Amino acid sequence: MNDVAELATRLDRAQQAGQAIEQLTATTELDVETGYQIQEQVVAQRIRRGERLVGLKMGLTSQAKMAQMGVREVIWGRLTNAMRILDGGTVEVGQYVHPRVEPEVAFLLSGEPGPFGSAVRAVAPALELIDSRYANFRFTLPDVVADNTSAAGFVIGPWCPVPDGLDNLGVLLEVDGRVVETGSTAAILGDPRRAFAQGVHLAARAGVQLEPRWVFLAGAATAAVPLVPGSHVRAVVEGLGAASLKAAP
Ligand code: 0L1
Ligand code: MG
Repeated sequence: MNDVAELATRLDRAQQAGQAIEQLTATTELDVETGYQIQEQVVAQRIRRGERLVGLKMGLTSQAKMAQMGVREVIWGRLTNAMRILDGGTVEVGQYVHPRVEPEVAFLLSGEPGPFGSAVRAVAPALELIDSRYANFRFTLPDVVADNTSAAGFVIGPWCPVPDGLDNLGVLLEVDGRVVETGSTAAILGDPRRAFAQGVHLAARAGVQLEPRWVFLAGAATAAVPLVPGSHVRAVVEGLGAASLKAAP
């Protein structure tokens, strides 16, 4: 087994078991390009078990997250149908390592190439559930790319027509009815449409073709918060509505 396949298996097992592992870079020298090769293999293992690719996600789209990682580039990951959580649905916290939730904006893709207007059919408020497979949520850039950019779950609220302005919609993250984070879609690379353009470019470079009805998670509008058993989490995006999930007690 070559290194990429072996490292992907380590991450895949950690995800399936909900058990943290040490960073891959603790024992293996990795660059970002190899991180993406590992990510592809991690997701390929899920697909071999019957999952389907249903979209893409962007990560590190805010200045705050980029500064935290000491990088200036966004990263992207793959979404499968098994990661989809119904709006208002319930998840078991114990199936994850140390899940966190963050409010996002999602796009519904037409599958047509070209500019935003023809490539995107609708927009929705969304929640992303991120879960690093690494101990203490600590990683280098190649580590987190290999770990499919911490993708673990996502909730899509009601699809809406794309409004004219998407670049400064107010965003709230609520836990049990209390606002715990406030932000704006401006935190997503200044405009979620910019995140979309970058995602399309990066995916094309990797030979990934966007399919009709795929979901595109543009990035977080606030910091992520830990998902606590028994809690009810809601992301509210001005003018679009809300997406929510419950954590089982
Ligand atoms: O969706 C995200 O922005 C997560 C990217 C990976 C970094 C993290 O897990 O916070
Ligand atoms: Mg995210």
